[in-house]
Amino acid sequence: GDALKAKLKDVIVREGEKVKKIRKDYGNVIIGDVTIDMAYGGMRGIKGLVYETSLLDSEEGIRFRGLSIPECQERLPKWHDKGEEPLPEGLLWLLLTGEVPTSEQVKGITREFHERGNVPEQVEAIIRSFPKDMHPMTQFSAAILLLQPQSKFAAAYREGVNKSKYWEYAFDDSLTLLAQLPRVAALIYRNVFKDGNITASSTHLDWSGNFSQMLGFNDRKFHELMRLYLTIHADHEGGNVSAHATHLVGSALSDPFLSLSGGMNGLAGPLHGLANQEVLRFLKKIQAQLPGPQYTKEDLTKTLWNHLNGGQVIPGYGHAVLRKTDPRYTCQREFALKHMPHDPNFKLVSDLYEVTPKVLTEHGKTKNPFPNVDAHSGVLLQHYGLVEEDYYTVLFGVSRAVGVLSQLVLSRALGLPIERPKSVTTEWVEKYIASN
Ligand code: AMX
Repeated sequence: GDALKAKLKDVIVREGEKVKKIRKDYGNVIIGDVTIDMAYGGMRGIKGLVYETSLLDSEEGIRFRGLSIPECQERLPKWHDKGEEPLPEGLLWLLLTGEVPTSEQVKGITREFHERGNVPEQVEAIIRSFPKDMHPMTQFSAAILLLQPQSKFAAAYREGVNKSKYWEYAFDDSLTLLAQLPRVAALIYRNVFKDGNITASSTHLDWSGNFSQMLGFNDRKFHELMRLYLTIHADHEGGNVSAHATHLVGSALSDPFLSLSGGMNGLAGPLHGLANQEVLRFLKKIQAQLPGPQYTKEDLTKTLWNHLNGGQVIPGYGHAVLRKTDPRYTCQREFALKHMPHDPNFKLVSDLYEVTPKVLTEHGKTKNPFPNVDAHSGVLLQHYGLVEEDYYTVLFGVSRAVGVLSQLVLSRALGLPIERPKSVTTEWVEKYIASN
C-alpha cells in the first residue's frame, strides 16, 4: 500500500500538471457535437467525460492504460510467477499509475489486502440477518453501505481537511473496500446458498485465490479462472452505468463507500451487469426447449426468434460502444477451449456464437450483433460448480470495484468538480428547432 501510494503521489503531480496545462492552453478546443438524438438517446457517443484508467475502441475492445487483454495476460504478474492468468492486484497498480508493476509490488498489495481484510463484526451479523430471498446484488450494495462508517474520507471531510488531500483518503478507503469486498461477497454467497459457514482468510493466498476459497472453491483452476475473471471485469472506460454512476456520486464528494454502492445499484440492472445472470437463465430456457443434445442450428435459430418475438433482448449480445466480438468474450472462450473443451454448456454457448449474430442481423435492430463479456462468464462458473446464477453479478461487482475506485482516487486527485450536465425539456427542443 505504501509503495503504491508513493508511486501514485509522483504520478498525480505529473498528471495534474499535464491536465492543468491542457486545460489552460486548449480548453476551448471543440471535441464533439451534440444532436437531439444524442440528448434523447442516453447520451450515446457524446464525449463529455474524462476517465483515465481505460479506453474502449469500438472495433478492438478495451485497453487498460493502453494494454489490451492479451497484453495484460502476458505482462501483468502471475500467481507465484507460474500461473497463467494475470493477478487483479497488478491491474489495480496499472490502472492507478499507468505502469506495469513488478511481482514484488503486486505482493505488497496482496499483503495490504490481507491486513485490511477483516470485516467489522456487526456488519457480518447484519449481512447474515438479510432475508435469503433478497437478491445477492441488493445484499452486496447494502453491505457496502454497512461498511461506510469506516470511511476515512468522510471523517476527514468533516474535520475540514484541505482539498489537496482528498485523494489520499479516497485511496485509503478504496484499499479498505477492495480488501473487505471478497469477504463480504463470500459471506453473502455462503449465507444465501450454503450453510453460512465460511473459511477464514488464508494469508498465503492472493486476493482472487483467497476469495475463491472463502466462497468454498479450492480447485486451483477455479482460482486461475477467478484471477482472469476479476481482471477482465474491472474496467470498461467511464460511460458505462456502473463506472459513470460511481463517478457521478463521487463527484458530490460522497465517500468511496457511498459512491461504489451507487455504482453497484446500476450494475444490478439487466441491461448491464445483471446480464451474466440473465444469460444463464436464457441458456437454461433454451436447453429446456431443445429436442436434446442432438439439436441442430435450425433448432437454435427457432428458439432465438421465439425469444425475440416475445419482445425480449438476447442477453449477452449487443453493446452500446463495441461493434465486434468483445475481447473479454474471446479470452473466456480461450479459457474454455483450454480447460473444458467438451463441456456441454460451453458447446451451447459456442453454437449460439455461430447462430446469434446472423439472427440479430436479420432482426435488424441491434447495432452490434456480437457477444459481450456476459455471454460467456456463466458457463465457466457452472463448470467448476458455482451454479447459482443469481450470484454472478456480485462477482462482476467485486471486480468492477477495482476499476471504478481507481478512477475515483484519480478524480479526487485531479480535483474534478461536481458533475452537472445541462438538461433540456421537449418544449425547449421544439423552440430551439423553430428558432433555427
Ligand atoms: N437482443 C435484442 N435486441 C437488442 C439487443 C439484443 N441483444 N441489443 C440491442 N437490441 C435492440 C435494442 O433493444 C434497441 O431496440 P429499440 O430500438 O426497440 O429500443 C435496438 O436494438 C438498438 O439498440 P443498440 O443501439 O444496438 O444498443 P444500446 O446501445 O441501446 O444498448 C445494450 C446496448 C447492451 C443495452 C443492448 O445491446 C442490450 O440490451 N443487450 C442485451 C443485454 C446485455 O447483454 N447487456 C450487457 C452489456 C454488457 C455489460 O454492460 N455488462
